[in-house]
Amino acid sequence: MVSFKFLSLVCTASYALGSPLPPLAEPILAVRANTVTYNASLPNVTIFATGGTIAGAASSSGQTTGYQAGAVGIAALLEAVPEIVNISNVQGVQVASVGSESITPSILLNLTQLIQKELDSPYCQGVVITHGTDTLEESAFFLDLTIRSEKPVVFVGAMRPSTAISADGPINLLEAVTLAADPAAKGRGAMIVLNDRIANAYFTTKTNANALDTFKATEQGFLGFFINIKPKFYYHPALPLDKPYFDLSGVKSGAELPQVDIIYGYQALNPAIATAAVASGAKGLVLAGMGAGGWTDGGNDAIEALIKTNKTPVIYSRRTMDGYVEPTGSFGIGGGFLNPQKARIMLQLALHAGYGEAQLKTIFEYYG
Ligand code: DAS
Repeated sequence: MVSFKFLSLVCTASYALGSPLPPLAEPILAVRANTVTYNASLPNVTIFATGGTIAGAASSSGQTTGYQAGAVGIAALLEAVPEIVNISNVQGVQVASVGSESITPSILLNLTQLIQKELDSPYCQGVVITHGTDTLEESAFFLDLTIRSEKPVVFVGAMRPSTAISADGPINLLEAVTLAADPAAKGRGAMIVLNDRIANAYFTTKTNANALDTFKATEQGFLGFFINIKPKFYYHPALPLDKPYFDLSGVKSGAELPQVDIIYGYQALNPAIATAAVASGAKGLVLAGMGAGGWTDGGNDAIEALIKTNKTPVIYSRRTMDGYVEPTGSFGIGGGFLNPQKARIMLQLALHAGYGEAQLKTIFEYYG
C-alpha cells in the first residue's frame, strides 16, 4: 500500500488565524512510499480541505447518516487515493474541519483570499476544495463571484462518509483533482464534482437529502461527465451571462459581511418574521416566495414598510426547485434565476461592496 504523506501540508493554525498563504516559493512536493516524488512533468494542484461528509467518520461501514463530519484530515483522505500522484503534484491545506452547516462568512472570506493568492502563483495550475454537501452550493457560488482566474476551481464532496462501504469520496476526489489539473477546465468558473458529473457552481443546487446524484441544475444541465476518470465536456468554456465579480482582495481577514436573512414563504405566513429579522440586524432580506416569488398581502405590507422606512433591500426569490422570478412591480427586487441561498450570498457581497438599489436591480434582474 503506497503510503502518502505531505511535505508541504500547511498547518491549520496559520489559516485559523487568517494569515494568508504565501505564494508558493517552491514547487509542490508530495512524499510517496517514503521517497520524495515531485514530477516536474505533472501539473500542481492545491487542495483546500474544510471538512464535511467526504471527511466524515462513522463507527460502522453500514452507517451513512449520523456520522461525524470533518473527522478525517486531508492527508488521510489522500491516503485513500494513491492514484492522485500519477495525475498531479498535490499540496494539502486544512482550512477547517467542520460540517458545512458551520461554514461562516469569515471562513469563506479567508478561503477566497488564500485561493486567489494560490491561483496567482505560477506554480499552481488549479485548486480543489473538499467541502460538506449541505451548503456546498453556497460556498461554490461565493467563490464563483469572488475569484478572478481562468484556472480551475473545483468543489468536491461526498454523500457517504469515508468509513462507509462503497464510499463515494475517493473517486469524487480523484475526479476533482483530475479536473483541476486539466487545461480544458480553464475559463469555466467554479465547478462542482460528484457522482461522475461536472456541474457549474452558478446554477447547481443540492436536490436530494440522501441520493448520490443530488447535485443538479435541472434547467441548465451539466458541463460534462467523467469517463474512466477523464473529464469529457459538452461545451466550450463559457460563463453565465453577466455574472458579477466582487473583489475581496483588500478586505481584512475576519471582517464581517452584512447579515442577510432568508424568509420562507407559506400560506398565512407571519408578516412579523421579516420585521423581526431586520430588527435583529438583517441588512437585507431574501424571500423564498411561493411559485414565481409570490407573497401574502399581509406579508407584502410588512415588506413594503421595511423597504420604505428601513430602506432594507428585499430580493424576491422562490421556494420552488427551479424557475425565474421577474422584476417586481412597485417595491422589492426580482431574484431572477437564483435560488434563495444564492440570492442571499449575492446580496451579502453586493451590500458589502456598497451597491445601491439601482445596482442591485442590475445584477439581480439582468435576465429581465
Ligand atoms: N455532513 C454534511 C455537511 O457537512 C453533509 C455532507 O457533507 O454531505 O454538509
